[in-house]
Parts: sequence; structure tokens; C-alpha cells
Amino acid sequence: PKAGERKAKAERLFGLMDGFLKNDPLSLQTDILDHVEYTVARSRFSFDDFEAYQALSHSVRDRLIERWHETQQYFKRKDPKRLYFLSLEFLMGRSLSNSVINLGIRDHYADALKQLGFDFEVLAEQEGDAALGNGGLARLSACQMDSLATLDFPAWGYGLRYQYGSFRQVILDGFQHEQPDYWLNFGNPWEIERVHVSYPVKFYGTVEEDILNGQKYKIWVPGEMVEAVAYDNPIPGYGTRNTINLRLWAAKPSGQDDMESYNTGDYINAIVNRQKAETISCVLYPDDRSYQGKELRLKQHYFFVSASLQDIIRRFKEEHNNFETLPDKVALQLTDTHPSLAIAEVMRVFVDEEHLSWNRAWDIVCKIFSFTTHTIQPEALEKIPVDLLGSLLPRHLQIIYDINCNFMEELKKKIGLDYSRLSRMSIIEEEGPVKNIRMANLSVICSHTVNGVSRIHLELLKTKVFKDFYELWPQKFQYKTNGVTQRRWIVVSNPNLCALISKWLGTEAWIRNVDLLMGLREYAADADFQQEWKLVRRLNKIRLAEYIEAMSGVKVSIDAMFDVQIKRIHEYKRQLLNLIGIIHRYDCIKNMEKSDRRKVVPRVCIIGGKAAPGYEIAKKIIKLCHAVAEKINNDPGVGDLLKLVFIPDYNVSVAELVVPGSDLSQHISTAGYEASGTGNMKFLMNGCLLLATADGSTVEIIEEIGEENMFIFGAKVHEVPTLRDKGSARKPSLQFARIVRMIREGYFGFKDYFGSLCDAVEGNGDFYLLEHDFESYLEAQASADKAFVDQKRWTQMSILSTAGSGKFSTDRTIAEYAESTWGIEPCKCPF
Ligand code: B1H
Ligand code: IMP
Repeated sequence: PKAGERKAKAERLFGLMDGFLKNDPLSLQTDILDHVEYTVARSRFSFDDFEAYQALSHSVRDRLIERWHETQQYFKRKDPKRLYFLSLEFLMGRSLSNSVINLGIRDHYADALKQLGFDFEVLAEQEGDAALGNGGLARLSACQMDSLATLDFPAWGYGLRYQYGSFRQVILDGFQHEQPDYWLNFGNPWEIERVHVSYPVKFYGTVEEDILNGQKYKIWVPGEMVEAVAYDNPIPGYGTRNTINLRLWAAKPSGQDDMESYNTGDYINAIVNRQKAETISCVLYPDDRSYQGKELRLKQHYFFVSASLQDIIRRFKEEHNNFETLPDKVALQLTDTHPSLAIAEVMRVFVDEEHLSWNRAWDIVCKIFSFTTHTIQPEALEKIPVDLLGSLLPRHLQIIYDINCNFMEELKKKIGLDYSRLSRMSIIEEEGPVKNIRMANLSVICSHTVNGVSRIHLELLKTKVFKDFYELWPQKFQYKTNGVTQRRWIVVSNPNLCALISKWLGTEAWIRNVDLLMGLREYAADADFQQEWKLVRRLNKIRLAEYIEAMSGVKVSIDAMFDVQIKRIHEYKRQLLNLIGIIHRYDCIKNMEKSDRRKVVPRVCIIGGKAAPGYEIAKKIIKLCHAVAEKINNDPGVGDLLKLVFIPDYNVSVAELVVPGSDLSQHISTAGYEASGTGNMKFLMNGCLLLATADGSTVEIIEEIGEENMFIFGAKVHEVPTLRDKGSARKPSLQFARIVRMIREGYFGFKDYFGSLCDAVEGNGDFYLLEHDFESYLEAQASADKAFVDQKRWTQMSILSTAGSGKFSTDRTIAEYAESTWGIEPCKCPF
């Protein structure tokens, strides 16, 4: 009856709704000025760019909230099956431009602001990045939210609201230093604080037994309570009024006061202790390599999982009274293993709190979870020490043991007493000095579907990482090749290209249906189109060159080829191969006859990316880049033929500037090490040519645009293990050895410091096969030079890259997930 009453009331309110905020210039101006006066509290006759940005974003926020309300109410009325997308990381970047473009009112705002004497673009630059994630995985989550909203899916994102996101990278003397990024300092207009949406989250304590109606139940008596408070971030779709929600949790001291400590009179200490609760959501872990069994990290994971599930189950129970129907209404997506404690938590809630039998609970659990792994190396799989889990979450440890016990019994029936296989598939890792919980095994066992992030990634999962599981449940394993959203990566970041594409296609429909980009193939050789295409690309290069000069003082030539590698610094991504190639190029120029220099294609090499704070080798690569740049950029004999710049503090908004301004981009991971890669897709969409290995999603890009339109090199996935086994017996490369010797002997200074870098790429130390791939890398680079000289051919390749990029939109990824993993359908708000 309560639900019925609520529904009736909602229907009445729906009927009363008329009109939304107006978007004509006068209304927008009034709105902005009102926010200057009443929100920002400045005089409407005197405010600066930042204050104008604040007022502007609040005016946009009002419009987002309207649509958000409509959408949430509509979802509530329709009660479709919903997707809950759980991710510990979201790299949203800036919101202003993206929001007004998706709302379809960018030009309205630009006009309104012009009349007030402000430039939209200048105000947009005032915004800082929301960087609640490390790299590809986090940006993928952000792109997927955009597609979920645009395709009208009834989806919710859940994550953590870190006070400190990704660290700020500051370079001093060529060394990386990490500084905190207190991104909330100047307020965040894109979130709505929900003080009333909060849940207690429990930690520590003991498990006790209770008897209810003759049945024994476990009760978890916690030792610590923290409150999770919701912050809602509206995510508008493009070309639809649907606006979905990304709900991020912040930790606050629990409302349930510890009377004891207050009564003992230690008022100050009691408050100080309460305040410590906030540390849980304080900082994002900056290492995206491997999982370390840290208590705070585990606390973050559980805090996030517990709050999200309380919210989800509460919402379900408002409309339904039978958990059997949960799988028809709820899909829970696990982004990697980080949220996988959710599995044990749902079991705990069902069995201990809702008093379902274990078997009923288990049946439901097995129908609601899907898991996507982004990992490729067995060593990178997340493991939690049993003792740590047992102390922080004693009941969850019991539940995981029970799940494992049942699974092992089942498995024995199927495969017999093959103990080595049983122990490999167990959730508990018994070998080694400490017992661990293997979160990946837990996730695979309890999920109805396990997805890889590219076709080749799935192959590796089947034959390596999850071989045993694949043999047991082949039907569970699927892949959905990653994507990126063309709204952010073309429409927002490359407006001139966007306009050009729409002009030649005669429609803007490609912004929602990116396959239409294929229509550009027809004009790839058209002289007029090529001319316009080149002009747009040149303007983007000018913009990038200005940025480079402002940031590093290095003046670069617009006519040079802009050759870019921007991504997290990792050994497997092989920034070092790039650097060794650059040194080789420099060495060649130095040793060349003057007359031959005319034939050299001028290059501006651009490298950018953060190294995890504890990752020594990665930090040395950054230093080497600076040392080499110092030498090359100051060598008058080289001039414009070669420049090297490091772009510090790489983040989403830097990428939005760099990607459209690049001619060539490098994605050169050792084959078999990049699960997918998504940077390659952003460059592809923007008509930047790829120099790449046949790894991750690049394999599929080759299929879409043809190897003749790219520069592909290096060992193939299946060749890598044999080559590595050969070690120093492989054919040595004299050119490679020469460059490494230059580094080792101090040609760029810091001789001793770079020694270990050199060891990591020589002889048997060359785990990532830099030396083996070097020759073919140089050949690919030479082909790129040759193609660049022929601007007609280059431009054609560039157009064909954009034209063939349609497959790599998250719109396709999400549609595939919806259909074959989540079983959800669009739910479009009719207004
Ligand atoms: C990817 C991560 C990752 N794979 C641990 N794994 C982390 C692992 O904070 N942590 O502990 C954070 C992130 N990230 C990347 O995911 C892959 O390397 C890319 O190849 C892939 O494109 C991306 C998105 O699927
Ligand atoms: P919930 O999480 O199910 O409570 O729904 C998400 C949000 O949608 C709520 O926090 C409300 O702000 C909003 N919402 C849902 N239904 C209604 C409604 O009928 N009227 C007003 N707001 C609603």
C-alpha cells in the first residue's frame, strides 16, 4: 500500500510538471547572473573568469538536475531491470563542455556569454579535472557511463568520492615528484551532496550466533562503524533527455556516537578519533600495477561495496518483496576484482539479515553478477591475505570459506581428485608464506559471465589465466572489445573536426551512430576534403605547439611530424623503446653528411604519463626522457629536425588537447601485455596514424582499417614466450647495443642512475623484448617518415583511420554488454 500511495502521488506530480528552464539567451544570462549573485556571492557587476565559470556551471547543473529528476522518476515508474556498474575508479575529467554538448545547448551558452563579455572556451579552461582513477580502466568506466546514458539504459554507476584523486605530477630537474591533488578545494558544482542518503558500514568485531524461531543465525557484531554519504553526479546522455546517476560515497564519522569515550571525559580525543573515519575515502591508490594487501585499501573496497549494496537492496525492496525476482530487476557489473567483496556481502545480507537459506541465496547470487577482468598477467591478480580479511571482515571470511568448500565438493564430483588442479582453482591460496584469498577465482566462480576486454585478451584468459575455469565452464567466457565515447573524444575535444565530418556526411547523426563515419571513406582521396582535413589538423597542431611552448619553453615547428606517446609509464608499454629509438635518430642525424640532412623528416617527439610513486624503473624512464631532451633540444646542429618534449601531469584534459594535435601515436606494448588499450582508439578517431604492435585491441583496429593504413611491427603474441626463452641466444642488434652503451656510459649524464635501466633491457634481462623488436620498430618508423613526405597519401590514411574507427565506440561495447551479459533494455524518458 505504501508503494501504491507513493506511485499515485508521483503520477499526480508528473501531471503538474510543465516546462523546464528556458534556454534562450536572455534566460541563460539571467540565470548566470543570478548564480553570480546568489550562489557565488559576487556582485553581478564585477566578477572574474573563475567566478563566471562557477556561475555558468551552476546554471548548467540546474538543467542537469531537471533531467536527472525526470529520468529517475521515470525509471522508478517503469521499474525496468537496472544495471549497477561498480567501479573503484572513474576518470571523468572536466564536465562543463561535455555537459552542455550532451544537453544540446553549448551554442546557446556561448552566445549568451558573448553578450555578457565572456568567452565560453576561456571559462571552460577554468575547470579542474576530476581524476578519481589511474588510467585506462578508470577512463573506460567514464566512457561507458556516457554511452549508458546516451543509449537510454536504466543504469547507475557506483564509486568512491576520493578527496585526493590521482596525484599531481611535478617535474623537478627531470625527476617526478608527487603532490596531492585536492580537487575539491574550489568546490565541485557537478555533484549533489545527499546528506540524507547515508548508510552505516561495519568493520572488525566478531561473529556470534543467535537463535530465531528455532533456527541458528550468525550475527556480526562490529568493532567499528563508519557512515557512507552519497554524492550524486548526473551523467547526461547525448540526443536524449535521459540523465543517469553516478553515485560516489564519502566516509563520514558514524552518527552512532560512542557514548563511552564522551563519558570518560576525553572529549577532544573522542572527536579526533571519530574524525579518522574520513580517511577511508581520503585518497586514491596510485599504483595500477599490482594489488598490495593493505588494510586501508581493503577498507575502501568494503566501504564502497557495503554502501552500494545497501542502497541497491533498499531500492529493490521499496518495490518488491521477493528476492527470487532480484535477477529480473538487478544486474551487478564488477569492474575488475576490486568490487568483488560484493559477492560475499550479498550472501551475508541474504543469509544473516534477510534469513534466506544458503542455497536460495546462492542461486540468486549466481544470477546477478557479471565480471570483467582487465588484467592479463597472473601475477597481477588481486589477493587478500586471509588474516587481514579475517580481522577486518570476520563474517565475510567465513562466507568465502563456505563458498569455496561447496565449490571444491562440486568440482571433485566433476574432475575427480586432481589435487593440483583443485588447488589452482581454489579461492584460497594455500601455498606460500601467507594464505591468500584469490579474488579473481571468487569472481569467476560466482559470476554468470566473465568478460575480457578484447578478442586477444579473451584468448589469453582461456589459455593462460583462467584455463582451468574455461575448461570447466566454456560458456561463461566472453569478450567485449573496449571502446571510447566519440562525444568526449571528437565532439568535445576536436570541435573543428566534428564540424568538418558533419559537413561532409551531411548529418550529425554519427554522434549517436558512429558507424556512419564509414561514409568518409568515399571522400578519402577527394582533394577538397583533404585540404579541409589538413587545415583542421594544422590548427590543432598550432594549439598544441602553443601549449608545449608555454609549458616547457621549447619552440616546435608546425611542419614537423608530431609523434606522441602518452599513457601511464610501464615497462611493458615500452616508453624506453621509444626513447632508444629517439636517441638512435639523434645519433644518425649527428653522424650524417650535411647534404643528407635535407632528407630527414623533422619530428617533434612528445612523451607524457605518470609513474606509480613506488615504481623505480618507471621513474628512471621519466628522468631519462628529460636528460635526452636536454641534450637534443639544445644541440644547434639538430635544430628543428628533432625535438623531444615531456608533457607533465598527463590527465584527461591534457589528452583532449594532445590527441587532436598528433600526427603519429605509439602503442608499442610487448605483444600479449596490453589487455586492450583505449588510447589507440582516441587517436584513431581523430585521424592520427598509429605506430603499434599487434597487441590488445590494436589487432582489431588492423582488421577495421587495414595494415596498410598503419605502421605495425614487432613480435606477435604467440612468439613472445619462445623469444624470451631464447634470451641472450637471440640475434643481437648492434644498433640497439650502441644506444644502450651511450646511456650506460653517461652520454646523457646520470651514469650510475641509469645503469639499472640498461640492465633491464640487455641480454637475459630484456624481459619485454626491446632489443628483439628494435629493428622492426626502426623499419616501422622509417615507413612512417616515408608516408609523411607524401602528404596526399598521409592525409588519406588519416581520413581512413577516422572512417574506420566506428567499431571502437563504447556505444558498441555497451550495446553488446546490454544484450549478451546484462539483459537490460533501453528505458527512454518520453519528455
Ligand atoms: C587495466 C588495471 C588496473 N588493467 C589495478 N588493470 C589497479 C589494475 O588500482 N589498481 O590496483 C587499477 C587498474 N588497468 C587496464 O584496463 C589495461 O591495462 C588496459 O589494457 C585496458 O585498456 C584498460 C581498460 O580495460
Ligand atoms: P532511489 O535511489 O530509488 O531513491 O531514487 C533515486 C533518486 O531519484 C532519489 O534519490 C530521488 O531523488 C529521485 N526520485 C525517484 N523517484 C522519485 C519520485 O517519485 N519523486 C521525486 N524524486 C524521485
